[in-house]
Parts: sequence; structure tokens; C-alpha cells
Amino acid sequence: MRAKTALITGISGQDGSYLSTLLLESGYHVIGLLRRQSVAENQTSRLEENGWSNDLAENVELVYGDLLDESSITRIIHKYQPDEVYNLAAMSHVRISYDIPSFTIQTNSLGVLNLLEAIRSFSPASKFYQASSSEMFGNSIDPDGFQRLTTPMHPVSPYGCSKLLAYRLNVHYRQAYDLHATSGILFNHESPRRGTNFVTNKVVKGAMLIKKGRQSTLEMGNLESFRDWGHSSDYVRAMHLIMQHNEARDWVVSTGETRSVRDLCEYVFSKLNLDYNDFVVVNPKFYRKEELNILKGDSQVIRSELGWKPEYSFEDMIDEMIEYWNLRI
Ligand code: NAP
Ligand code: F7E
Repeated sequence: MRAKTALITGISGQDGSYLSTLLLESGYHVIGLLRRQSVAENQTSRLEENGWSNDLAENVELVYGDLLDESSITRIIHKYQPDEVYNLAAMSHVRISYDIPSFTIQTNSLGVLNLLEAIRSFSPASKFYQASSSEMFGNSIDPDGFQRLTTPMHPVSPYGCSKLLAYRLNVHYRQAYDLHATSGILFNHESPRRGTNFVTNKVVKGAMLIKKGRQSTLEMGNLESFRDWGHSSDYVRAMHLIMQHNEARDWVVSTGETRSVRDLCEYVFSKLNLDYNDFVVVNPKFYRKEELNILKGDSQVIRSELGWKPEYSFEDMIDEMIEYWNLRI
């Protein structure tokens, strides 16, 4: 049987690095869209952590492109006509989206439009996955304390607004042009490969620097916000399942548990036999212009219909991140 071809945009990111391995191990030929960076090594540093055997590595093709460069997107879709397109590329940092709102909206919304248009024109049989986000909910929450597909979406950041526009465009292209356009509304997911300016990896790396005597304090923003944190490797498994389902739909992917940033600090420092109260200092510079206070997702539908469930607990995930930094600091 012919190997399936998958295009992954954002292959150099956290999720792209895990998804590429999952697809290669499932027998796919993977095309990865790379942005040009001035330090060439940075373009593939996360992918190298996969340590692929030659057999797997020979099934990956990296191609230069950018979601904002419509010609590159059109050319790649036209040339490869991929069976599956996973759009993971985005300006994904919520706080930074207040600093570069226009770039955020262009990449995360118009970039998706460029992909959908290219698929509609040149490869309408391609299945499409859009990386939607729980940030689209903003501070909406159902009376039982969960967010789900029917929860109103009132984003509180340029990032959240950009993802909401992309989400609605995806639904529109599914309905208007009959594209197999799916999306996963994913709650926060982390790993040792998470950027160190996101809160989990910032706390783990900072606490390890303190433990090893290389830093004396850790400056943080709002400790009272709550997040539903899962592991990236579990969440890319959900993306693949979503794409294999015969019907193109939207799905919520979450653990259903929520913890505060303070809880996170307490857990990480205590694992290193430290008291976070002695080291964590709040610096308003890390506050958001408008905070999203609580995320807790209801993922019953994907659990019951696709049989997905997370394998990592919160503690397993953080322990893995601690181990990662312990070996590197
Ligand atoms: P990430 O680590 O920040 O990776 C983002 C990727 O997008 C990188 O490969 C980046 O390339 C690429 N990219 C950025 N702008 C681009 C452009 N204009 N053209 C082409 N590529 C571009 O993000 P992640 O954590 O893997 O998240 C993957 C996707 O899921 C994102 O769309 C994110 O918004 C969404 N999401 C993430 C979470 C989460 O908790 N992780 C939750 C919900 C949704 P460079 O390496 O060159 O910068
Ligand atoms: O912040 C608080 C901060 O930057 C989590 C992205 O993947 O998930 C992610 O967005 C919380 C916020 O992630 C610091 O105020 C406190 O309440 O790790 P984060 P995020 O903003 O939730 C969603 C679902 C996505 O889609 C996004 O792409 O932690 N916080 N002090 C801090 N956050 C950071 N970054 N740094 C601090 O010092």
C-alpha cells in the first residue's frame, strides 16, 4: 500500500517535533514546513531530540516556506497534494501577542486562510487539521466549571482572537467547500521541549538553576491563574486520531484537571527540596493586559468516541521536565 503523505507546518515547534515522530513510526512520508532562521541550527534543534534512525529520517523532507508567503504555501500544496495537512504553525505565545498583535493575526488567521485556499484550489482531497486553542474561550466558563464546544468564545488576547477567526474560517471552508477541515481545541500542553518562556518550563528550568546555585530568585507574573495542563505527546496522538475519523469535526482535548501557577511552583520546588516562597518573586512585568483566569476542559467526547485518553499525569510530566533540566544544568 502507498505510504500516506503528511505536511506538518510548525514542524520545528514543540508539537511538530512529537507529531513528526508519531507519523514516521506509523509509516507516513512527512513533509515539514520550515521558516528560515538566521541561526540554521535552531531550525531543527527540537527535531534532533527525536534521534530518528536512518530508516525514519529518510522519510522526512524539510521544505522552506512561511504561512505568510502565499506563493510558498500554494506551491507546496500543489506539488505534494498531501493526504493530511497538520497546521501547527503559529505565533503561539499569548503575552507576546499583545506586543506583536498584527503579526499574530496575520500568521494565525490569514496564514490559515492561505492554507485553506491552497487546499481548496489545488488539493481538495487533503484532510486538514487546525491547531485551535482553549484561549478562544477567554473567561467564559459553563456553570459546572468546564469549557466545551458549546461554551461561548470571548477571547481576551490578540492570540485568542486570531485563533477564533481561524477556527471559524475552518468551519466555513468545511461547510461551504466540503473540505475535510477538522480542528482540535487543545488546552495547554507541555513537555521538556516547551519554549522556556511558557510558564511550566520557565518554572522547572528556573527552579533547577536555583537548586544548582546558578540563580537566586525566579521572577513570575500572575500566580493565581489556573490551567488544564497535559503532555504534548498525548495531544499529538489526539490530533492523529481526529484526522483518521471519517467525519470532519471540532474536538476538545484536555485532561479535565486544573491547577494554579502557584500549585505548579509549589510542586516543582518541593521536588527539589526547596520552598518556592523563598525564591519566587512576583514582577508585574509578566502580567497580561487581560488575564484568562481558569481553564478546565471537558474532553468526554473524544474519550468516548475516539478512545483517546492522556497517558501522562501532571506529576509524571513535570517529573520528566525536571529530569531533562537536571541533566542539562
Ligand atoms: P511552538 O512550539 O511555538 O511552535 C510554533 C511553530 O510555528 C514553530 O515551528 C514556528 O517556527 C512556526 N511558525 C511560526 N510562525 C510561522 C510562520 N509565519 N510560518 C511558518 N511557520 C511558523 O508551538 P506548539 O506549542 O508546538 O503549538 C503548536 C500549535 O498548537 C500552535 O498553532 C499553537 O498556537 C497551538 N496550540 C498550542 C497549545 C499548547 O499548549 N502548546 C495549546 C493550544 C493550541 P519557528 O521554529 O521558526 O519559530
Ligand atoms: O501561561 C501565567 C500566565 O504562557 C500560563 C500557549 O500554548 O496555552 C498557552 O498559553 C499562565 C498564564 O501559557 C508567568 O499569566 C505567571 O495565566 O504558559 P503560558 P498560556 O498563556 O496559557 C494556550 C492554550 C495556547 O494556545 C497558547 O499557544 O501562567 N504566568 N507567570 C506566566 N506565564 C508566563 N509565560 N511567564 C510567567 O512568568
